[in-house]
Amino acid sequence: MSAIADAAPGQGGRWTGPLDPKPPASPNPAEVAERLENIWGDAPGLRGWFGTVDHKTIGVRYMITSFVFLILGGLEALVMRIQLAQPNATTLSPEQYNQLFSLHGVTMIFLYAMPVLSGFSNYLWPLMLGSRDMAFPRLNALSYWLFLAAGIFLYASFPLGAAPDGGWFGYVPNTAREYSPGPNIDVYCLGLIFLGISTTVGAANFVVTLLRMRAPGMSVNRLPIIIWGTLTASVANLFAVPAVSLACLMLWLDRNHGTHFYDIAGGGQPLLWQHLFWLFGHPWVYAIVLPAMGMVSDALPVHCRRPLVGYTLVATATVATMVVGFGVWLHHMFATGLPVLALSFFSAASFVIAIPSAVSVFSWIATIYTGRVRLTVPFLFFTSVILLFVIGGVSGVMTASLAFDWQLTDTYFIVAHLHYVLIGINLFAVVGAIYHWLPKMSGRMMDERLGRWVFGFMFIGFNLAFLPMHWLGLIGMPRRVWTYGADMGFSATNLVVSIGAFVFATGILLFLVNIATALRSGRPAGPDPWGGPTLEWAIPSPPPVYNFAIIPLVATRHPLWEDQLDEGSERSQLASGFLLDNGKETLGVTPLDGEPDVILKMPGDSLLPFAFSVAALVLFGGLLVGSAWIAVIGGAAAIIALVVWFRPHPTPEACEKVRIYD
Ligand code: HEM
Ligand SMILES: [Cu+2]
Repeated sequence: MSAIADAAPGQGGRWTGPLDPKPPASPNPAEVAERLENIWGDAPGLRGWFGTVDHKTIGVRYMITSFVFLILGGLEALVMRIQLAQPNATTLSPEQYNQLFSLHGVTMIFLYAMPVLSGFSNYLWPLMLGSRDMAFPRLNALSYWLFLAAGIFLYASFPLGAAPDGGWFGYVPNTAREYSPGPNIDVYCLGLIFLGISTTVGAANFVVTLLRMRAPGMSVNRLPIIIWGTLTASVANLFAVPAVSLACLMLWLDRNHGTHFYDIAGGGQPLLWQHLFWLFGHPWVYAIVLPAMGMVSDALPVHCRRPLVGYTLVATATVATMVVGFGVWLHHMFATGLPVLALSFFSAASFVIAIPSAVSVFSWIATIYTGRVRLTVPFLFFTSVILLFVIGGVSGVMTASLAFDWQLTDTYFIVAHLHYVLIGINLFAVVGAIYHWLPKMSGRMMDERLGRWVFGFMFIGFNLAFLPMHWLGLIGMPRRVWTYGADMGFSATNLVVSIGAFVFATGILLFLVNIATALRSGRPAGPDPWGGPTLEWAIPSPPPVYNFAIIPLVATRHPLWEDQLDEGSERSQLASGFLLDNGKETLGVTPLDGEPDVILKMPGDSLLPFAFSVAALVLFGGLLVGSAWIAVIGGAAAIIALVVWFRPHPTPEACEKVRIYD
């Protein structure tokens, strides 16, 4: 009856039959919805809970888990700020302080900042692209479970007093066995390798999803900017993560198995660590801001009631930032005694990178200036991103200058800079995005009045906590010190900083209250509370499990604003198009133009991603405690899970032809 190549129910595959046969008699929408609900819904009970592959569920899990880590990391920060509020304090021992700032950094960078964006992207991508799921739903579940397992792995060490204590970038030789004999750094090495698997798997999924899983007509010049941001970050991660995984593997081998990669006496080179780490680390900091900047670029215009100014420039700048971002890693190593010629090159590249970064800033300002602004809470957060980004960007460009950096490296100036960038562009954007998209995810609005209080506490608290740190750095307070003397002139400013930290934390607490009350009793949101232009606002809130009953046909960049905007006479079709309901199906399109290409059979629930992640946790646990037996059991279980996962599946019965609904 039809040509089906390697398609199997529950396994994925492609349909190579004809794509647009003559339309059927119009089916009844309610019946269609019910049928799709049955096809796409999770299995009942625990099996469904652990086995789900729905991108929305996975996205929400990513976001919740990363927020739990944000709170843990935040509590660590508050304890540090209690210790530092006064001179000569003894709340913490130096060892405890080392563990706290290291775990805080690792948590925020690896377990919060990136995963929270993966969560948003996971949730939003198929909705914005007009698809029913990500390209590899099971891989998607796997990336989440691995993230959770790696997070548990890293955190389990904390109560045992064995948390990483060499800073988030773990410099050798400080982290070599000789100077750090405990298990702390092994936790760090293995934990990052473990987490790297999750990141890699997730990144590959985003890239393929972009190439294939779009609504017909969603050509590359119509993609929302968050898609550009996450795509760029994902491609970068595929190149960057192997560098850090390799660096960590070599350090682990040096520490446990007598190799000498970083050991001068054995012919190794400690600086190799810094090269590998920052070759990863700098692209990574862009990976944890570009998707967040994308969220601002997509959501801010909605509150300005106009399209983003300079779409093409912003999309290009997003990619350009990352390309240049791979050529600046040495600016983290200005003080390591490298040849000045090399340093000059990297200094110049670091100046250049300000240009693409500034493109977004100018675009946002122009969008606000020429828009009809609504002073909503998301708007407040997004505009504050602009301000904080400029402050953090300027202090960044300042340290791109060699002479300046040599003065300020390893001082609180750097701590101020990195928090302006990370909290300013990541956290403020994320919080704004939650105000913006939670109504879509939950079907309920967040209270705007409480939201303004949240914004006030967070914005004032943040600046109170971090602006004075620039000053502390300039007058010479080093970073990563557990205390300071009363006669050093640091005391009053540190007290202000600590007070600011608690004001900021109060803002976060109120934010959580704001979410909780919205989920319980928020005003119903309806499909499109803000009047947004992109596809996710065309479907109910919260979206049905299959996202789109009918795969829309996209004709412009703003499918929901076509009547208001003068972007040509073409019109997207949201109510007619591909109705794919012969089993779990969605449409695959051609990579550039988004032309319908194949019908993809999507895989169903599976416990294998969860099982593999548990096995991997056992494997890494075994490696950590040095038990070959545990490691072998974990490794064997992981291999078995993979074999079951990829075992050949029987060819399914021939499907009916695709139907067009109109
Ligand atoms: C309540 C909010 C926060 C406070 C009060 C805070 C405070 C601190 C403190 C006291 C340190 C140690 C400074 C030192 O001794 O050198 C630190 C380091 C750090 N923080 Fe935060 N922080 C907060 C939120 C964040 C967030 C949201 C991120 C990232 C998204 C972040 C990333 C980092 C990093 C990467 C380090 C460097 C760790 C290292 O030196 O290895 N922080 N923070
Ligand atoms: Cu950098």
